[in-house]
Amino acid sequence: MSLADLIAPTDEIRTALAEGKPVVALESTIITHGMPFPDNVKTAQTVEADIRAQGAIPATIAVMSGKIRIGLSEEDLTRLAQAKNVMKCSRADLAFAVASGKTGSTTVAATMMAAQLAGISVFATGGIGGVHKGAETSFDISADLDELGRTPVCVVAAGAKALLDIPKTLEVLETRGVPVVAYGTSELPAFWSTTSGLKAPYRLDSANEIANLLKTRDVLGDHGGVLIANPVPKENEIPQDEMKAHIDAAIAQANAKGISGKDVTPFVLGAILDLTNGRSLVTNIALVRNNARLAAQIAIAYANS
Ligand code: PSU
Ligand code: MN
Repeated sequence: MSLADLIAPTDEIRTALAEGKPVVALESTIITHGMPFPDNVKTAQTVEADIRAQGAIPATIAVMSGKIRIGLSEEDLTRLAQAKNVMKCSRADLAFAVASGKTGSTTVAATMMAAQLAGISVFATGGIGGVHKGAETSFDISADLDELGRTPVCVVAAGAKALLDIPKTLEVLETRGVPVVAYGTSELPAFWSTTSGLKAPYRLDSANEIANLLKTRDVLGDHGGVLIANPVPKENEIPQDEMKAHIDAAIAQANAKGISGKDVTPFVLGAILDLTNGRSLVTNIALVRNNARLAAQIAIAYANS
């Protein structure tokens, strides 16, 4: 068994990577566990088109038929978006899903692993996992944070979801040695909202400056991820004070139902979708597209540097 048996980039992506062209990785848990059908497949297609419109190549990542697939055809994407019992794969699950031939979607952590194996340096998502509220008793801290500390991929996200404990998430990222850079703002964005009330550790205002940071880390042998926190466009945000009540209600529902482990994030996202009458989904789609565009610009600047 060799790596080539387990990882399958499309021809387009294989050629692009060999030629040093800009490629942007995309996760698939957002498709299978983050959004309802058919919005999930429509969003995945739109986000891929957004990346192409900027001049980069999208690579949506998932596990299918015993392989890590780098880039999905339209049929695969549609199949994944409707499939039942898809495994949500984080680091703990990726090899298991491949070895057992299961269909799996990749979280931020597993997408970073796959991107590194494939040779992709920039990755766009919605929001990263982090330290959950009440983690001091539940110990629920997303493997995304450890992955950011160890895998050299630049992750573009709209900050951490406000359903997490954002100050604790920032503390863990600092401990793991992950630079957190807000894009075009001094404040850390909070996914659905442009503001969190917390100052971002760093701020950069252009894709070129971000690419320069990535190159500098490469040369210094600084092996780990970088988190770019890109605020949702102002016109699409749901303000923080408005989101707070919905988040508290959704977490209360999860606690009452005894939801735990990897089911927490999908459950809470679904509850918030209902509580906001679908408005959270509109915001979610807008921020993923916004992150995809920035990730494409960073990948282009990095490929040219
Ligand atoms: N953001 C979304 N929807 C999602 C997620 C993020 O809008 O479904 C997913 C990402 O894949 C992220 C994961 O990596 O949730 C975190 O899950 P956990 O907390 O179980 O590690
Ligand atoms: Mn968790």
